[in-house]
Amino acid sequence: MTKSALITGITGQDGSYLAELLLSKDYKVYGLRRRTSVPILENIEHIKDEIEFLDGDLLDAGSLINAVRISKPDEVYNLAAQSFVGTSWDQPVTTGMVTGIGTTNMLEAVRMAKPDAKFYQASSSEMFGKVVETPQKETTPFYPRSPYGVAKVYGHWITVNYRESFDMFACSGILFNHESPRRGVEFVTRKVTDAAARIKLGLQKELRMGNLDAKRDWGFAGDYVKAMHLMLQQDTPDDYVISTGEMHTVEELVEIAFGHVGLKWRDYVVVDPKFVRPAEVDLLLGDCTKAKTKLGWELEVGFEQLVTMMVESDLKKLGKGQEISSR
Ligand code: NAP
Ligand code: G4F
Repeated sequence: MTKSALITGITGQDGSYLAELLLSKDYKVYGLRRRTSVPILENIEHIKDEIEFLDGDLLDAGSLINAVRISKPDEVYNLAAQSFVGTSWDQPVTTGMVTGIGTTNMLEAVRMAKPDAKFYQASSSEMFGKVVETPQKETTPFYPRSPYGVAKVYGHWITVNYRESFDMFACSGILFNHESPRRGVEFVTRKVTDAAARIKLGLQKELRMGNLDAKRDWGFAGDYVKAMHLMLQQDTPDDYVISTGEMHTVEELVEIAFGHVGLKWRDYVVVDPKFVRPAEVDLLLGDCTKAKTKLGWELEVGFEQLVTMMVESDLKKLGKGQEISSR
C-alpha cells in the first residue's frame, strides 16, 4: 500500500530533497506551506505538481491540526524552522516560537489527529554548541550557544517527552551541517560558493566574512534526508546523530571554492566584524556510529565534492557556468 507523508518546511533545502526521495519511493507527499507575498518555490519547482500543498504555519496550531486531519499521514517530518543561527540573535522570540514551540504545536496536532503517525523532528548539532566532548554523539550533553540552539534543545526534548508520555513514535535526528546547491545564500557554504562564482564572472569584487577559524562537519543534504527516512522505518523510535565524522575550517571551505575557479582567496576575502557572532560554536564533529550500525546509513558525497558541486551550480545559475568550467 502507498504510504503518505506530511512534510513541514517543504520549500526549504531539506524539504525539497526529502520530497524527491519520498516521491521516488511512491509516497503520497503533502507539504505544509505558509502564505508568502510571492510564492517560494525555487527548490521544488520541478516536483511541485506531484505534491499536495496544505496551508499552514507552525505558529498556528489549528492550521496544523487541519493539515494532519486532511493528509492522515503515515509519517510526519517536521523540518520547518527559523533555521539561520545569525538571525536568531536579531529575532530571538520568533526563533523560540517557531523553532521551539512550533515543534510542540506539530506534536500536538499529530497527537490529536493521527496519533499513530511516525514523527521526525529536525534536531541540530547546534545543540552541542560549546562542546563538552569531541566527537559529539547521542549521549553528549547539550550546551547551546545561540537562541536558535536553545530553541532546538527545547524541540528535541519535547519530542523525547511526547515519545515517553504518549507512547508516540517520535524520533529526533541530530543532524550536523548539511549543504547543497539549494542551501540559502546566507549560510556560509553557499555564501562562499556564490561569491566565488560571482567574483570569477566579474559580478562581485570581494567577499566579507566572519570567523574563518570555525570548524564544522559538513555533509550533503541529499545523503542526510535518507537518514531521516530510515529513522521512521525502524520498529522502535530513537534519536540518531547524522554526520560525516570529518571536520574542516571555514578557511578550508573558502580555499577549495576559490581554488576551483582558479582564484587565490586571500586576494578577495575580507574579515568583517559584522559577521562575527556574539557567541560562537568553535567546532562541531559528529560520531554517527549508531546511525551506521542501526540504520545502515551511509554517506556518498565527500566535502570537496560537495563544495565543487555547489560552485559549479552557482556558476551555472549565474549564467555562464558551462563556458567557464569547460575552459
Ligand atoms: P531551510 O532551508 O531554512 O528551510 C526552512 C523551512 O521552514 C522553509 O520551508 C520555511 O518556509 C519553513 N518555515 C519557516 N518558518 C515557518 C513557519 N512559521 N511555519 C511553517 N513553515 C516555516 O532549512 P533546512 O536547511 O532545510 O533545514 C531543515 C530543518 O533542519 C530545520 O528545522 C533546521 O533547523 C534543521 N537543521 C538543519 C541543518 C542543516 O545543516 N541544514 C542541520 C540540523 C538541523 P519558507 O520557504 O516559507 O521560508
Ligand atoms: O553556515 P552557518 O551559518 O551555519 P551554522 O551556524 O553552523 O548553522 C547551520 O548548521 C546547524 C547544524 O549545526 C543547523 F542547525 C542550522 O540550522 C544551520 O543550518 O555558519 C557556519 C560557521 C559559523 O561558525 C559561522 O560563524 O561559519 C561561520 N562563518 C564565518 N563567516 C560564517 C561567516 N557564517 C555565515 N553564515 N556567514 C559568514 O560570513
